[in-house]
Amino acid sequence: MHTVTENTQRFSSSPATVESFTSEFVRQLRYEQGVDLGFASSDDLYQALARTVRRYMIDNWLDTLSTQTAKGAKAVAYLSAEYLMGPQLPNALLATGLAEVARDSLAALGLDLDEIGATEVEPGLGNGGLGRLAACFIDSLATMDIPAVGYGIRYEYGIFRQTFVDGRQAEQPDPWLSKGSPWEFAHPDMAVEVGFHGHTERYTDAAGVERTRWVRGDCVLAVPYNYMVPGYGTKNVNTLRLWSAKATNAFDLQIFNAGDYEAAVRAQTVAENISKVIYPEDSTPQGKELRLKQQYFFVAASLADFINQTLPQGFDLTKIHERVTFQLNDTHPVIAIPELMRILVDERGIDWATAWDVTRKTFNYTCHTLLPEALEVWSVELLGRLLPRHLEIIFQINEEFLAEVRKAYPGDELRARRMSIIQEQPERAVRMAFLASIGSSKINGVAELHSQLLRDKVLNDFSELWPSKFTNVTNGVTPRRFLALSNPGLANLITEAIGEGWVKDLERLRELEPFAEDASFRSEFRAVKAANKERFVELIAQRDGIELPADAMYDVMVKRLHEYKRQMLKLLHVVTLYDRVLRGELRASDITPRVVTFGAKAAPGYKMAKEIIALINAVAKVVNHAPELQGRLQIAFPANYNVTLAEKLIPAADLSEQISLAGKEASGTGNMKFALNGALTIGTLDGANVEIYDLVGDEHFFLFGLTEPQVADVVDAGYKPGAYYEGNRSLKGAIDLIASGAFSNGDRNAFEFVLSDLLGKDRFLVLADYQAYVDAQDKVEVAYADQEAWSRSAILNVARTGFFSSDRSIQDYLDRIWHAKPQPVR
Ligand code: T68
Repeated sequence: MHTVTENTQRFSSSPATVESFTSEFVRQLRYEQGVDLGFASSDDLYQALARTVRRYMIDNWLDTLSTQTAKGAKAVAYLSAEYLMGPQLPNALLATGLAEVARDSLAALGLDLDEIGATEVEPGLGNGGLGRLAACFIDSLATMDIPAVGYGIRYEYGIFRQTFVDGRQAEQPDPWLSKGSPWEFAHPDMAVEVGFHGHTERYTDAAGVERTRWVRGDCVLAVPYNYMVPGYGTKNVNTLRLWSAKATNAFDLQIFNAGDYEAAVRAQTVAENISKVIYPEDSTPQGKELRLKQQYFFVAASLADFINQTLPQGFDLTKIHERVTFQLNDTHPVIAIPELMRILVDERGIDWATAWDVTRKTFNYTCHTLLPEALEVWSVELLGRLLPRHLEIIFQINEEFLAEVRKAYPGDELRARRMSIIQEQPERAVRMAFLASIGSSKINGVAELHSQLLRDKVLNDFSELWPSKFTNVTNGVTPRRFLALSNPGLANLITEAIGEGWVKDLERLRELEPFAEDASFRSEFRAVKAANKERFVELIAQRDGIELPADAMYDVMVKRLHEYKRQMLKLLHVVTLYDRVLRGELRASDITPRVVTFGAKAAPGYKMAKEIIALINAVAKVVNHAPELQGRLQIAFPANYNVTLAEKLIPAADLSEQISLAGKEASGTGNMKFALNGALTIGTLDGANVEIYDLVGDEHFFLFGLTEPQVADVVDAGYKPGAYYEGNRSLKGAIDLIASGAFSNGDRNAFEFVLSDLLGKDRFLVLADYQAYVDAQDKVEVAYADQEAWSRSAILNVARTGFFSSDRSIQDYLDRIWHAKPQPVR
């Protein structure tokens, strides 16, 4: 099996020879790992290899830090509760240009780079799109020489590992650190104290000024772990700093000596739970105290770190906005706003008005959702108990803000109530998105449509008050990981055609357009796709024991499981095909051989999502064994979809399923990865699909479904899903087949929970879009039959989606929001 590293040497020159690399590797193995080559386990080999590669980045990393410190230029501090990094070794090999040297050096020792690489456990420190976006952004920031630091949490357990038990999702912990991480540098000496609970006091200071102080109830230590973030084709190596919680006093020796061992370590457990596990939520907030603790924990540590360690001693904090911009990745870090106010006012004695002016200039906020239920709120009771001083500050911010609203809209008390940071119903709670909007300079959505809907709907009152605060930055993906690394075949083909400039300037892919007309290029392009399918088929046989044909159409839907994303719509299409074959309306031999691939984790507490997973697996079991459908239609649902799997699956895809209900998906980023790797999209006008559609053109995209305004009209008119069911024979056939027990050994109630919701409520209009979707799939069948035309479209998808590089997103952030400048390392 080949991997990405095979062709990467062409992108940059190597800092080592095979000899020097080998001697460093052997040294690492013997003197750092403490084993002899002949006795090394696969993990020993991986650790030694990672440390060897890492060694070639460290000098640049330290030089970057000196350069940035010396220049004192404005930095970007990205505050994100999640970073879904994916495997580190291949990326480090790409960045250092060491891939070929490493491969040859290991081969000379009788070892295989890919085999060793396969033992890496990816750090799953994110749930989905939001966390993966953060990882793409720090890659681009480093590549573009921007002084930047990513701040987050070093969760001991990443996103759960998904398995299927009788077709139902089961969750296992992900102890990704159990063998240690060779990529991290711990700095317990640089730990920061973070307080919680307690109360506030007023006092008069030496100068006779009335002030407030927060007397903390308890404290934990935030220990920083640094990770290198190497830029591509530059010396610049930035830092990702993740915080780990540690008790201030490991345990109480007196209690221990008295024999109550559990009580002696209890405080330690409570403290260290803070960074124990990532919340497996990808959209709806859980009212969990621990989660709010996590948020404040990493944000307080990050602000303290930046102010005390990065800024020069004695820096005048009223100028902090000249040296840093804090980007809030969704509302999870928004408690940073009152925290900076507390530091400025309580700790530094800066007057409130000045502090507030500075704070608003320092923060910017990115919103990633449109679902009202996903907008985070914290009860006043909880926030006041955990962070009493912050609640007071929020109240004061709100009071002044509401005065501003009343001045701008005299007599409009309803508006003031709508805009208040504090909601009154169903309980008094702090609306974090409002606090973010008020305390930031700029608010951005993540795709054109999303930003427009934020302005017109979700945050409409705020956009009326401050129109110029709102802007858009369409998401992007890093071309290093999602093309150069994951699709070496295509990367080589592109480089042969247009040179290697595209890796740092993805718009250069435009130069591929004429090659779409070249039959021999199209044939090479198809050969790459075929090889990628072979590679995926091999992987999935090994990983999941699933046997797949390599010569079918790969129809892929991978993303978190959510009703709004509408995996049900995809499933109804499959069931419809099966039902038509059973009824003799469709000859199986007329179906283009297809593998429908799903990958999706459901939040453990999200019942509907888990039922849909069980239904997909149930349908798969029957369809995959139906004699009528052999060699025609197969469902593959490998468990535990993650970045590692995505990197193998996306390059193999022919058809990308982006079928969310219009107006619900903020952007999507999987949609970009597929198009960039030469899959055609079947999709709605939702999120960034709109921009993909505009760029690739109608001929090369299978568009279907209601538009966002049409959705609003259907809902306003009183949507009745039952009417669609009654009025559509094939839809009724598919639903009846599920209800008949055909996929549940005759049990007619097995999927009642899903079906009754679909027929009664169907919040995301699956039934309303069903016929349009099936018709679009019919067009896919016809189009795929003409492989020359299909490849032409696929190549044009690649050529026209360079816009979706995260480098472009970062440039947009720089131009519209951050105004920071590159600081290249000499
Ligand atoms: C996603 N959001 C959007 N949230 O759904 C997607 N939420 O459209 C967009 O492309 C992506 O963000 C990047 O902008 C998420 O992934 C979460 O994962 C999440 C996590 C915790 C709490 C709430």
